[in-house]
Amino acid sequence: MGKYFVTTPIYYVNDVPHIGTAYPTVAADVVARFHRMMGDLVRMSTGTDENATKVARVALQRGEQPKAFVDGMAAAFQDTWRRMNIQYDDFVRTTEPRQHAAVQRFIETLYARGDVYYAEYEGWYCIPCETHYLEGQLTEGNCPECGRGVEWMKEPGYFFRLSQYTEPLLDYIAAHPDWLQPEYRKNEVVAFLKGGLRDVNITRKSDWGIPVPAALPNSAGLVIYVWYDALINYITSAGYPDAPTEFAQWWPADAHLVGKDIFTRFHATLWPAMLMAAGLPLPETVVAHGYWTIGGEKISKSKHGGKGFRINPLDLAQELTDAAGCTFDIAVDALRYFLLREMPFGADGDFSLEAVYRRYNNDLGNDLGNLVNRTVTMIDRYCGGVIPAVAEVLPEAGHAAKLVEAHLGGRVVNYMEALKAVWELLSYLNRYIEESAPWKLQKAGDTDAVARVMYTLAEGLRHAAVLLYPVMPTAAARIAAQIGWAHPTWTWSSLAWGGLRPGTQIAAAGPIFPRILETGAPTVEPTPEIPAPAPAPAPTEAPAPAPEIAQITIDDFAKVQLKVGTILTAEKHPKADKLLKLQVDLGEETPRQIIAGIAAVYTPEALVGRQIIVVANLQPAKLRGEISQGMLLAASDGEGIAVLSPDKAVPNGSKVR
Ligand code: ME8
Repeated sequence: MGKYFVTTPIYYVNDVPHIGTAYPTVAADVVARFHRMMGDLVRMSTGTDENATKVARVALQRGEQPKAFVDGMAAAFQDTWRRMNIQYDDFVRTTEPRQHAAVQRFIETLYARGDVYYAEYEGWYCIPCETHYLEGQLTEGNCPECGRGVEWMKEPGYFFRLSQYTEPLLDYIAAHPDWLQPEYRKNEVVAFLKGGLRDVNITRKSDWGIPVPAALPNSAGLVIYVWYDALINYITSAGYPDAPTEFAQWWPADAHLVGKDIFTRFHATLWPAMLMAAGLPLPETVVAHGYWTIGGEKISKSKHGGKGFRINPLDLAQELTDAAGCTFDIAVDALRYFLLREMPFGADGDFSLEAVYRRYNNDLGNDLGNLVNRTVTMIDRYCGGVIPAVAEVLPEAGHAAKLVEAHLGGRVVNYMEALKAVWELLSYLNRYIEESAPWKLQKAGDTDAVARVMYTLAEGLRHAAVLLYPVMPTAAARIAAQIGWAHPTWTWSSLAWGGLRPGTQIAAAGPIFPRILETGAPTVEPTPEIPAPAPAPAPTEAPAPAPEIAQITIDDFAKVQLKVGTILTAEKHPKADKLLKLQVDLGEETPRQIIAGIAAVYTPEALVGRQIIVVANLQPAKLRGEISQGMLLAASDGEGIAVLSPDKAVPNGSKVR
């Protein structure tokens, strides 16, 4: 048993919570839940950054007193995180007395050590980013980060001797290879440090913020620079300075999760230099995550908070709830899953409701929901609703657990790989149903074999539920309830095979992720072999795929006309990011236009001149306003896409059989 302390950035309260700020908060919650399951002593802290100049400006623009305004905003963040099922242990508000005490003590300590000194400051400052820049760092005279105008600031104040820390930081990075993650961002930090560091002004003339300690000369009217104050929140949460026992227990933090925007200058440079100056240990890891965009653009309240698109995670969850007819907390689970599954943590990606819906229907509805539904329905039907005798250990379940543990519990956390490992187990179980065909075993009267298959499925699903709990706590609990695991213990040790007791009564099958249909309400179609449960009041799961894949005759196949063609031109579809518009020579009089959903994987240039295989007698269809006269063949495992080509050049129009 160890301890684990994970932090999120503390968010500016001039903006509402949105999917961008939900992202690191969900990520931190997931590792925190994982470590609790491991039996570690866990602390997850988040909070709000309330002392920024822009916060006071926004409040005054809205005709509110800054304090009343920040109180309201902090409550909005807390409410959002609670409804998103975030189990934080601490919420630091920088207007709290404990933060004031910590910041003042920190400054006094550094002043006494000579790392903070009084001098005159002159330079460029970006108010929205709360950051100083040197002339040479500006982009065409504007802020290099946000592109907005900068202001010339001239005021005496206190400085932090950041310039002293270039070498110590470079040495620390060299000695601690996975301290900064991911690797390529670490390289950016090294390059930044090699450019040299300047001392930074850490005070402002303002009446909004944490006052410079009265013990320091010329402190009247000066407050601490908001970034200097904000970074200290991490040690405030751990108990600095007045709870030394608690502080020794929690500090250093195990992981700071932060966006790439605040990684290099603040979390990988200023903050560790501050800690070095104070003689405190550095966090174990600092992890930079990528950015979500909407339609390729930065998320912004003015653009995306209006009628057209909801950026608030609760609004998004409500939209999914309405579209699917699922419960709100399941929609929250789906959103949590989406954020961590859709793109690698370090990368950038585009957020769209369609992409959420696709993952919801495919991954959650089909792969997971249907599996639960079919399993429970079959146990009901073939085993009288009672869990049969324990079957042999399923190595795939143990394998998935090892992978999840490695990806969520290691120093380098990889959410996407952890989820993929669970999906490997689910795919295995789905294939296992098809291959073992319990309906045939039942017909043949082989009750032992049926029992074996049913136990393996139910216990395999129990394992999947435990592994998914950190990401989807509600869905995990629903699965547990359906397979009759009445008092689930969400611990890693509950993963021992055989935890589901024979003789346990299962619950009625019920949809966990009812399918989103394009139009109208979701419906139920009973499968021939495994009927869906008796008429459900709520819309139910997508129909389970027919247990036996229908066979076709050679005549059926002959109806599909497959031909080889060469791509003459390729361009982006004018109205859809994911589609490409191709002109393809099929050996006919005129080329055919084919619209293909491969833009995420292929650039137009990569396709021109390639031979492909086309379904030539498909009814033409309009795709986002463009006619498509055929379909190209491509292989997909649900992840990547590989366009099929003949392995040597053949005349256009050649038949494929
Ligand atoms: O920078 N995609 O606060 P902030 C992904 N108060 N993550 C995003 C995002 C997006 N589109 N938008 C925001 C601050 N984030 C300071 C932090 S910490 C001591 C002080 C996430 O409200 C991302 O983690 O601007 C980013 O670093 C953080 O929110 C910044 O939130």
